Amino acid sequence: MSDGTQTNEVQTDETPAGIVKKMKKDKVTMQPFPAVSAGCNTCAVHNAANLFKLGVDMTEWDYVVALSGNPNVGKSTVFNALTGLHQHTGNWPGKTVARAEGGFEYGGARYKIVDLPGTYSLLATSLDEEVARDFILFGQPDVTVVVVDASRLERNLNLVLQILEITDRVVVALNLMDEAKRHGLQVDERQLARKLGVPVAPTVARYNEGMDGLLQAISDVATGKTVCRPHRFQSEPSDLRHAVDQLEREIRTLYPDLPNARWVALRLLDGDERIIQALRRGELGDLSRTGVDETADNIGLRLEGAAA
Ligand SMILES: Nc1nc2c(ncn2[C@@H]2O[C@H](COP(=O)(O)OP(=O)(O)OP(=O)(O)O)[C@@H](O)[C@H]2O)c(=O)[nH]1
Ligand SMILES: [Mg+2]
Repeated sequence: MSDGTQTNEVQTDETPAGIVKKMKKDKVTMQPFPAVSAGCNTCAVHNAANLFKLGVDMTEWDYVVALSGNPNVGKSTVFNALTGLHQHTGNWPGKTVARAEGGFEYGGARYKIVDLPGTYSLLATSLDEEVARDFILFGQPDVTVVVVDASRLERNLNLVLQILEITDRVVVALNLMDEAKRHGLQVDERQLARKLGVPVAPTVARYNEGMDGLLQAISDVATGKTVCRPHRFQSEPSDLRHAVDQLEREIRTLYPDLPNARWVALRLLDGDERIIQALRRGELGDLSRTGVDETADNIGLRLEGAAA
């Protein structure tokens, strides 16, 4: 559980000077991306010594970390490396079908980490993808790690960009760097981090390489030491914005505790049958089941009104 002391930065003055001014005011230090920089407290020896694998012992935690990513990119391998547990891994997609939880302690803080099934997008099409989608959208993780395959970056970035739309507390684990190298690919992780606006930690999880940098990046984002500036799409047509605003307000009124109501509004406008049904059944996030059928019907009516 978060202690509630982290900041969820909202930058108002978007110019570099404005951002620096606000950071100085808030006494925030921006880590160079990737968050792997020189210095004792980021060196491998220091970090490795600071990691305590807690296995399934997660009675109390300070932060929750979600491990997301496309199928077969090494999420469970990272999970095992950090927790000491033995989640099923293997060289085919779709191994993890339900979420698995474990713990680790790092830099004096306790983390609950959740290994999720692989998903290509937040527009889930299967049950295991729904498990991942629901946790990323409604589980309110303090940090979402997106594990990506460095040798198939383009395909993997689709999910990264979708996640950056809904949260600004993201770390990208650029995994399978050995495979990328084997295929003659060079990934400029600094440039990638700059473009995405979040830390990027290169890793070879199978051989436990890069876990130090990944841990440091997770810790920096969790504690608010690193403030992300995620890349977002800006060009929403005004008609659409108006309809989404209206619907989002309705959803917030009916379900005040539902995170990412805007995302839900967009999916409803898109006619996403799974989301409509999940909303009707009260299965989205922590929706209360009380009165859901009635309120879902109201949403349906208002949806038509907003889309008209
Ligand atoms: N070469 C190489 N193999 C890796 C690396 N990380 C993981 N693997 C291998 O990739 C395969 C898939 O790893 P998993 O951890 O099961 O992947 P996953 O993302 O959890 O897969 P799903 O749960 O099916 O989505 C396994 O054979 C791992 O040993 C890496 O950095 N380099
Ligand atoms: Mg897995």
